Amino acid sequence: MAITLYGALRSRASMPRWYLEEKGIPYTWQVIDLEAGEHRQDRFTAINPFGKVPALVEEDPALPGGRLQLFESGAILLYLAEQHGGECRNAAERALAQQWVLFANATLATALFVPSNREREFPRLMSVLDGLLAGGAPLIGDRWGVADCAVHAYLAYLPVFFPQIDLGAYPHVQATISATQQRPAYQRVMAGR
Ligand SMILES: N[C@@H](CCC(=O)N[C@@H](CS)C(=O)NCC(=O)O)C(=O)O
Repeated sequence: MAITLYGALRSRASMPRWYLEEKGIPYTWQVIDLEAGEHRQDRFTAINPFGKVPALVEEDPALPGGRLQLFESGAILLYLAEQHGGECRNAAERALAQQWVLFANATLATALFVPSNREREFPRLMSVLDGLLAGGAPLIGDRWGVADCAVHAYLAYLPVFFPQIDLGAYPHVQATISATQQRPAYQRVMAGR
C-alpha cells in the first residue's frame, strides 16, 4: 500500500493529514502550490478534475485496477477511517461516522465560512456542540476517531481564521480547541512538517 496525500498548508488537507498522523498510517505528503496555480495543471487535474485540494492516491494491488484516486476531504477521511483506521466496522458505525463528517463539512463549515450564516446559525450550533463536548469524550465510542477529527478540526480553525469571535460562552468548545492544539499529531500537521 502506498498513500499520497496532495494538499497545501492551511487548507482542508489538514483534516485527512491529521487523521493519517494520529493513526500512524504511512503516507507521502505532496504539497500543491496553490499560489503558483499548480492545482490547475494537468498533472493535478488528472487526480482531481476540479483542481481542489485535498486529493488522495492509493496504490495497492488489492484495489480494483491497483489504484484509487479520491477528492473531497470528507470522502478521503471516511475511506481512511474504514480502510486503514479500524473504524466503520458495520453499517451503523459507518452511518455515524458519515453523520459527523457530513455535519462538519456541510453544516458546520457553512455556518462558519458563509458570512451571512455566521450571525444566526453559528451560535445555535456552538451551543449544542458545547453541551455535547462537555466531559471531553469522543463523539463516537470511546476512542478518538474520524468524527472527532472532522468536527474538532473546524473548531480549531476558529482562533486561526476568526480570532475576533468571542468563544467565552462555549467553555467546552474552548477546552476542545486547547486539547486539539496540544495533540502532537495535530501540532506536526500545523507546523507544516
Ligand atoms: N469541499 C472540498 C473543498 C476543497 C477546497 O475548496 N479546497 C480549497 C483549499 S481549502 C482549494 O483547493 N482551493 C483552490 C481553488 O478552488 O482554486 C473539500 O472538502 O475537499
